[in-house]
Amino acid sequence: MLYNDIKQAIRQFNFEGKYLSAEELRSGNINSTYKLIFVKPDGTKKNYILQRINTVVFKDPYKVMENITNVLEHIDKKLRAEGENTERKLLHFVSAKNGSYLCKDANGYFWRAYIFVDGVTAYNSIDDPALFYEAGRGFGAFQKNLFDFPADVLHETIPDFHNTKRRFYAFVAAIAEDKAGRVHEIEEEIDFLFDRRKMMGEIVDKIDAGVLPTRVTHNDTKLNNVLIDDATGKAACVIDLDTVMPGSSLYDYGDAIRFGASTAAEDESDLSKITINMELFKLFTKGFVEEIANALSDEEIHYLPLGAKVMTCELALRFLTDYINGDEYFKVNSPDHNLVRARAQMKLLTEIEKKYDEMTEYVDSLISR
Ligand code: GN1
Ligand code: MG
Repeated sequence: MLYNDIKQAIRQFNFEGKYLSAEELRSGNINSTYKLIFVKPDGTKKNYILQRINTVVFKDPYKVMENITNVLEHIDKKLRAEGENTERKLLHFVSAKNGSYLCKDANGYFWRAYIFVDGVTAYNSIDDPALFYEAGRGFGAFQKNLFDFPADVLHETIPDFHNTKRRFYAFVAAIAEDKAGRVHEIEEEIDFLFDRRKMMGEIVDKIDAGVLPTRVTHNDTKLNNVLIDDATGKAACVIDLDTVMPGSSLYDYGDAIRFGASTAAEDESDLSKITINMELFKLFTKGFVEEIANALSDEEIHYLPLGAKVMTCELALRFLTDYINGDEYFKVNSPDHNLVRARAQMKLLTEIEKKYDEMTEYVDSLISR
């Protein structure tokens, strides 16, 4: 069944061997992702990832791919110069029969394919805290490797992606339009976000005021976007580079804490389960800062916890806006999924607010090493 849906796309790529099976991987909220297994002539298996790009979100897939290939080339050169083998450390695309890395099917959908990295795991939650230290190092190293990347060659594939001020205007406009007729159900949540309007704009304000620099950042640093090597327990490869764009180091740091240091899933409906795990917070922070301390300013390190607050609030805002708009952006598996997600983020935010001074004290202790 699944094969019938994607077989047209499979034929467009230069996969090695004979098609064996396909399975949909459901952890992403935007693109559709499939794991393919092929069998090579010698009988061994070769795994691939096939992805359909969501063009409602990524309006120009060519520009997305140009960003990614430029960024990968930059990191590849750098790591090779340091004597590293980049085979399992970077994403590798499979070329399409049209000679590029992107192909359009008869229905107008865009597809791309990668070589599946074997022997690694994309975690959705943490059992072994040491892994989160490694995740911090992985995302820190990724950002460090892009410090000298020329930001002006990057396309802004989703304009104002983390511009929380613009996102707040969009939220206000969505409330005014109320096109799905849901606004009357969520007054409390709307008040919650209005109360935090000023805080939400603080990173944008600090960038505008020159207090924080812009950097080339990943912008979607969920735990499952850094693959951990099963054999060594170390970060192997950072994936999902669709949103690599100029941003703030606080975005990458903050989004990773939001997702990975929470005691529950991003869409947990039992709010009593959601708080911030301070052990995980410290481990990630340590790993992240160890990798990039020399490249970050003292202000950036000091304000890292602000990243956790703003990103958690941004996601609450985005999920709630999408709920108000009738679920146009994020994939949902129930009519109230976006509302459940928004409430979970709000609960997490209130927990982060309680721990904010402690978090700041910890990051400050890393500045004066
Ligand atoms: C989306 O699809 P996925 O899971 O990689 C979203 C992120 C959100 C995330 C929340 C392009 O990422 O910004 O943080 O959902 N990606 C885009 O789970 O909007
Ligand atoms: Mg993503």
